[in-house]
Amino acid sequence: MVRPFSARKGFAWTTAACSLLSLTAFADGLSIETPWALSLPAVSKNGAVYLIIRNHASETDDLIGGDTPMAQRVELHRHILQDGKVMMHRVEAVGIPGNGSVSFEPGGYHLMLMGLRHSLDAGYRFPLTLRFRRSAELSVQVQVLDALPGPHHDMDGHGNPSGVKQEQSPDHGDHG
Ligand SMILES: [Cu+2]
Repeated sequence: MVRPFSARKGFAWTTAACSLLSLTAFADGLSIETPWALSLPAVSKNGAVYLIIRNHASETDDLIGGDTPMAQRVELHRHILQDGKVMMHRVEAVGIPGNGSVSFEPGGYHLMLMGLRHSLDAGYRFPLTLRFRRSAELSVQVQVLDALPGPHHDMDGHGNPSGVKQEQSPDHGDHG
């Protein structure tokens, strides 16, 4: 099946997303990579932010919270599989091991935006500040995407290669 026009559009979208996602915040031995949020219907009350935190220092630091003008509050959540269902649990802190990293990604940890003040429209960007137990806070720009970034791009620009949207209810609010 050959669909040259949509394939070209998909490629342009992918290139733009990758260049925006290369933004990195760096301070105190911590760096943040690829902060992104999944686009959601405008009726959604809550959303989720994913990113990678690298700790270049030798001692563990903990992510303990965040703030954004985008939502009333930010919580640290983890998806876990429980009785065959994906449940979300709130956690107080996420340890970032020294000389290591933690990926916040669908199916695992995420920063939950509780009470959205603006809809998560693909292409939209918003600031997010992360707070740590030891290091100074870090601010990043979160890019709203309509699909999972990284090596699993859907080159056609359509569809849903990761199943992410099915995993998360529009309100993303089923807390276990
Ligand atoms: Cu959550």
